[in-house]
Amino acid sequence: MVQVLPSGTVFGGTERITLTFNEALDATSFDAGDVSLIGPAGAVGPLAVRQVSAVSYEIAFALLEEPGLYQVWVGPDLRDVAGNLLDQDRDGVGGEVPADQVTASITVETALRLDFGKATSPVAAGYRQVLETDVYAAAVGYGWQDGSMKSYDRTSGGDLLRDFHYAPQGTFLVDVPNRRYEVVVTMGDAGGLHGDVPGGCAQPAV
Ligand SMILES: [Ca+2]
Ligand SMILES: [Ca+2]
Ligand SMILES: [Ca+2]
Repeated sequence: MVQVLPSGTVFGGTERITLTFNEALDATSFDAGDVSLIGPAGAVGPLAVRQVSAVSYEIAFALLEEPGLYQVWVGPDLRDVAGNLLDQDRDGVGGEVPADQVTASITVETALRLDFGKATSPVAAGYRQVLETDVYAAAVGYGWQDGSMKSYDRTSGGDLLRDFHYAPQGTFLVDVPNRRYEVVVTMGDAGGLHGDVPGGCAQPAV
């Protein structure tokens, strides 16, 4: 089996797809000719395949930033160090098309809308729910740096702003390609007004 990253939805786009195999490959059997990628505007050619470790390879593309669905196919003409062809469906016969190809889908979105809330509070339409326990993971692409946040639901004030996370200090991480972004952060607590909520502590580092 092969792990493909990123997968699912990515924000802002990506320049690389990483494949991690369950065994070492013959590196000479894997190059850009083994990769097909179809994006919303048609086929996209890979620039290069780079070996990262014995089992891990990175496929580089020009930045995939056009929003929409990208589908990638890899193989099946890849071999392990013993010379066996890739057998993704594990039927004992390697190199079958399409059964032994590695496939993955990536959806690129240009806007990431997050509703920080509690597991029991409603998620605003068009937003993704973030829980206080959502610690950053590469497979997700965003999350709190650690699990020290708390959450609260004021139960009124609209699905987006009734619920929020709080802590003396917190860092929220988002993977994005290098470029300019507009970051809009809504801070404060309508149900517990303070004289000085330090809104200036939001420091997007992009
Ligand atoms: Ca097979
Ligand atoms: Ca919220
Ligand atoms: Ca909410």
